[in-house]
Formats: sequence, structure tokens, C-alpha cells
Amino acid sequence: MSAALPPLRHRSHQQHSDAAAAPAPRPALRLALATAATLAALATLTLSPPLASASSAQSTQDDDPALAQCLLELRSDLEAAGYDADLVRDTLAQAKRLERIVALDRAQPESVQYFTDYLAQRVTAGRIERGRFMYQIYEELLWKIYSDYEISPRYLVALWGMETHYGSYFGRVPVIDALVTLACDDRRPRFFREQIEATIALLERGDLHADDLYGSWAGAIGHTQFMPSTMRAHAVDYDGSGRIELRDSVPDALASAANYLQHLGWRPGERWGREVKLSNRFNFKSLGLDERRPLNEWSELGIRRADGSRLPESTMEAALLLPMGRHGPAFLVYDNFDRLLRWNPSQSFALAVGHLADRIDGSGPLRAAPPPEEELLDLDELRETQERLNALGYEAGPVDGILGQQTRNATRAFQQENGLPADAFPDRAVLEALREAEQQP
Ligand SMILES: [Ca+2]
Repeated sequence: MSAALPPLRHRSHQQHSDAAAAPAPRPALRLALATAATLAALATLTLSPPLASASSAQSTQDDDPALAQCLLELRSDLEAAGYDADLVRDTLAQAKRLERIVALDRAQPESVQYFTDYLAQRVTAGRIERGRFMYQIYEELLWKIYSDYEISPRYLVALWGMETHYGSYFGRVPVIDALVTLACDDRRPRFFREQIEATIALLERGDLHADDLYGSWAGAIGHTQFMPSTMRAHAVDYDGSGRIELRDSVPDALASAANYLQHLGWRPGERWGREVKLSNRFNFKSLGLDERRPLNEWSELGIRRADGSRLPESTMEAALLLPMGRHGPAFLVYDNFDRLLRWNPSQSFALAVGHLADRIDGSGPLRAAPPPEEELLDLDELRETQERLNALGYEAGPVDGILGQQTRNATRAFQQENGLPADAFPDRAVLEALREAEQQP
């Protein structure tokens, strides 16, 4: 891979504007750098051979009456809904419950997942460089997709990179086993029953073959990790083969991603958001996805671009996110950020996709450094913070060491009532104030 590839800014700078702009004209299609040999090499990269997870504990219908009963119900529901009875029976005949998947679904964190660590692990130099390379390889395809769906190439490439490192791994879990395990578990049975129904529908339609049924532990398939219901509703056959191939066809996978984003309401010509900087006079009165204001108001409140210059004059609405509190990176996010959250509801994921898209496009790293290590709480300390917030009536939710929205909201309420900067981030100052609060009579 060449480190000397030019940045992509010259091709897509139009889409950097904060305000909605007219869609960028489709550049003349150029011959991509791809040679047949490179494409063949890439194709081999995308093949992850299916492996049965023989090493992990599993139950079959023969030794698990609850599973047998659940499968019986599934079969009869699907047959009642009009699906081919033979197909349903054959597809579910060998289904197993994989204990590893139940464990993964219930996994508790071993350490606090801080955003800056998450970002550093996912938006790596290798992923940025390979994203630029893939952009060049697939430039013609990406701009053809842009002309059909108005999704900027860099977002498709970034999602592709985040989901499967550009098709390097698709997951090797048998999809039917994964879906049956989760559909016959008590956490989200309805959602996963829908996924089984969608899988049967796709098999019946011929868009999935039995050979395709390997994916992530949650049953997601192909280059952009579509769940079967998303594939059923939004995937497209873009290479004209007559079949939707999310594992074997990059055009199908990327156009399907674009079609899905368009369905989610992606706003062409707008960014996802941007890194910003808070001035010293910023008072934290507005924060979080629910508190949207026009850019002009954010300017008045003391928000600047990350380089310190003024935000663009615009009435475009944005929300302020401080994933690591006031000492870490700050972001203003726009409507398209919400579209990314509908792809995957994790704010860290959506910020990473946006940042990776910018980096692939030639932008530099975040300007803000993470907060000093000594300010950050470890897992036990975060649990203690949650426990103490709950004890004082702030409703931080389960004491699980997960830094979710409920914990942030509770932290913010405590900060506001105790004269601390209300950045909704539980740091050492918050924990110490909580400990003091309890000592008071
Ligand atoms: Ca196809």
C-alpha cells in the first residue's frame, strides 16, 4: 500500500461545507488504479472461510428441550406465515444454541470503555491508509453510487472500514445458530425472530444461499455487516448479477449501504459534524443530542472550530457532544450524525465513522488530547460513582461500570447542583465530591 497517495480533498471538498450545498457534480469517471491482479488479490482477502465453532459449548434440539420447543414454535410460525415448509425445516434442522454467543450478548466490561481509547483502536493509521487505497481502487464505483444515492464516497468507505476492515473479515459464526441462539434467549427474542424470518425470506428469494450463512455473532452478514432484516428491506443487486451478494460483491455491498443510508434520511452535501473547541466562558448549559441549536448560537456561546477560528455563519442545527468531558475532544454533530446512529446506536461508533471518513479524505487527527490519565476513573471507581449517584437520588441506572447516557445525565445533574462544571463526565473530581457529599450530615 502506498503511503504517497494524495489526499482526497481535491475531489470532494464541496461536501465539507457545513451548510447544505448543491450536490457535487459527479467527476468524470476515471480509470481506477485497479488492475485485474490487484482486484484478484483483494478478492482473496475478502474470503473468510466459514469455520464451525467446534471448540465452544453448544446444545442441540436432542439435548435441550427448551431449544427444541422454541424451534418448533419458530417453524410453525414461519410455515403459518406462508414460507416454504421444506425450506424452513431444512434451514432450522441442524440449528444449535451456542453458549459463547449468549455469553457475548451478556458480557460485562472488563474496563471502562473510554471514547479516546475506542477511537485509537479503530481509527488506526492502517485503517486510514487502507481506506484511501480502497477509495482509489473503487473510485469509479463510488462515484457511480454517489450519482445514484447521493452518499459521499468517504462515508461508504469509512463504514466499510469500521464494519469489516474493508472486507477483511466477515465473521465465521453460523448465522442460523447465532440467530436461533438469540431468538430462543429471553433478552431480545422478537428482534431475532424477525431476523430468522428475514433470512428465510432471503433464502426463498435466492439472495442468500446456505453457503452465505456465516457472519458476526449477532448474525450480521457481508462487507457492511447487514442484519438479515436490513438486507431484506434495503440491499440491492448493483452489479446486475441478478442476485444480492453482500459477501461476494463489493458493488452490491456498497450500493446497499448507500441505499440504506438514503432510506435513513441522509442529507446530501452535509457533513456528519466536526471537532470543535470550547472557549473558557462556555457554561455547559447546552449539551447532548437532545439540545440542538443553530451554529450561530453555538458561536455566541463560545464554541469555535478546533483550530480556534469562528464557526461558519449558519442556521444549521447542531448538538454538542463531549464524550470525555471538558478536558477531551468536543464535537458539534449535525443531522447526518443521527443517521449514523440509526445504522448503529453507539455514539462512539458514529463519531469514529465520521472521523475516519474525514481522515480518509485527508484531514488530520483530532486536535484535543484525551484528559489526563489521573482524572479518569477505573471500572471499580465508575461503579462506585454510579452507586453513590443512585444513593443520592440521581438515577444513574444499573451499577455496571458502563458509561452510558443515564450515568452521564445523573453526573450532569449532580455537577449542576454542586457547582462543578456540568460536562456530564464522571471524572475524579465528581467521585471526590460524591464521597464528600455522603460525609456531610
Ligand atoms: Ca449482484
